Amino acid sequence: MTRPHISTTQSAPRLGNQFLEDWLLRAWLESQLPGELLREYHPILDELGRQSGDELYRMQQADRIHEPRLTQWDAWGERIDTIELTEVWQHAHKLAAEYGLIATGYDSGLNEHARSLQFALAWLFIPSTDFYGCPLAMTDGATRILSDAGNATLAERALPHLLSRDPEQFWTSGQWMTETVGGSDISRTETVARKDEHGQWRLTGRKWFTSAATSEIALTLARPEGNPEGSRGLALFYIEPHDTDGRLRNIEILRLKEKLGTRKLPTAELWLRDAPAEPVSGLERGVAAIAPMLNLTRTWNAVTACTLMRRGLALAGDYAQRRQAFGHKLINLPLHRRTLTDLNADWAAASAATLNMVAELGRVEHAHAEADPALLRMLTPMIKLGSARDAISVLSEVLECFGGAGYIEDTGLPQLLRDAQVLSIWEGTTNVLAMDLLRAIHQVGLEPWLASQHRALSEIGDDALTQIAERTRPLLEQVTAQFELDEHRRIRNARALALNLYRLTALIALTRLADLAQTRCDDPTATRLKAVALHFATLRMRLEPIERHVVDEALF
Ligand code: MFK
Repeated sequence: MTRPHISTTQSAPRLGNQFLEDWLLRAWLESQLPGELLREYHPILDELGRQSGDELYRMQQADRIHEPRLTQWDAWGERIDTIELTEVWQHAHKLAAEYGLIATGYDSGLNEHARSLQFALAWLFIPSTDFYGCPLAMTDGATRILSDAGNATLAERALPHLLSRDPEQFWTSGQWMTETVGGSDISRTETVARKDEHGQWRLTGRKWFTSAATSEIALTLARPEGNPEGSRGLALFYIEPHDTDGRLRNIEILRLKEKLGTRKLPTAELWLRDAPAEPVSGLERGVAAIAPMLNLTRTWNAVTACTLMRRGLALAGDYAQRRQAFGHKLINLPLHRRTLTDLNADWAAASAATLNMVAELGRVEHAHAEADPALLRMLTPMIKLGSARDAISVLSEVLECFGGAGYIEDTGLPQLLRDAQVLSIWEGTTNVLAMDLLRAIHQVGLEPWLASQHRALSEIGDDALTQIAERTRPLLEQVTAQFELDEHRRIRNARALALNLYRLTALIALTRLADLAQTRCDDPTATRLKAVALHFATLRMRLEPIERHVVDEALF
């Protein structure tokens, strides 16, 4: 039988060096870091960027169909509950340690730049390592908490491992919070803590979603017996799930979750049956105690959103240079080109805002003279929720840029959208974070945010970019006025209010970065950033409307 003649096959999209090609990340680093520090880290970022676009990406594609596997029983009937990880995950653990994905953030010699460098590394690492960024995010949170909690025993025990650059010594941490009663409303946690006859605390309860269940330690919430209901009655506990032989200590893994995306991530349902644990910092106010971890995982979430968008756009951009349609390469079709420009503008604005938040985190942690903890408290939920929504919409469009190929599993593309969908759910849904932002504004007012935005606008010097600044100032007033609502209406409109703050923050961050690039970056980068800032201003300089009339009664 003869096969029909096929004239051409389509070449797959390829990735180049993910650091050298990322004009926005490079421009931002040039705008932030002293030249000497950037020169020191340039070869490291260059090498990780090369791996990210080359062997790591290839390994990720080759490993595409593999998922973690839970074995609950051995051949002779013993309960063993072991999870076998994918090849990419095993390699990612080694790379994360060697590149100091956690250690860099706590390197005191880097001062306020520690977070900028840590997240620049994470920027390159995350999209090629199948969500290994998730355990790293939680590890970062645990490191922060154990560094600050004043519990010397736990700090001495865990921090050398969490901060290790030796893969054999490096530990990651889980964050076991979600229970069947609530992923958002943690105050209803049912896990109980009681002391045994030897004075050892033991936890009993079911943890319904535990990400990265293979981590060497976990932080979790439980209610010490006799404590009151609500989040004040919860305490934060430290757990080492395994004994020295690798056996789980009074914990059963009931199953791995069947998820829409992040399928390389071994998310498990656990039974804790008198599992030994140590209180981290007292026996109450557990939600407040774990909040530093939430804020850090939300930061990682925003970085992940930007890096997934960047990955999708890098692939779509390369594909547009290869794919012919209607007699032209896609990149030369005006409408396709415009679509890619729109998507790049959304990515660039989200990224500028996210990276500024990272820099602010570094300043706050190092008590820099210009640091503002109140500003950071607002930026974290705002940028987490906005960047997650951007990632979902941008990656949906990215798939469309590939036509049918974007819908076919073995291109590796659909995974981008499935993975992105988690970003607006875990670590607080859009609505939960909008409420958290209101809570932060209630505590500190809008003033820290307004002051920082006005300051950034006043520093813009380039003529064309100054015009964006002029047009943005009235919007700052309008969005402030939008908050003059009674409490009920403020809550009903919390999502629109949060998205408005986010859009303006992103617009101003991108415009300011473009302005800095005019003097600090090479010509193509400066030109590109200015064009993208002007485009984003055209595209997104408007506010979400606030509800005028309540129509619910007609609906529900
Ligand atoms: C690649 C990306 C990596 C992502 C890794 C993800 C892996 C992990 C997957 C998961 O575990 S997903 C589950 C994540 N769960 C959440 O994110 C919980 C979402 N729900 C909330 O965030 C709620 O707002 C919250 C549970 C915090 C509400 O709790 P409460 O106790 O009902 O609220 P309340 O009374 O306002 O807060 C209690 C205390 O915590 C207060 O302090 P005080 O006791 O001093 O008054 C709050 O100020 C404080 N607090 C709450 N949120 C805070 C915070 N403090 C600082 N920052 C915050 N964000």
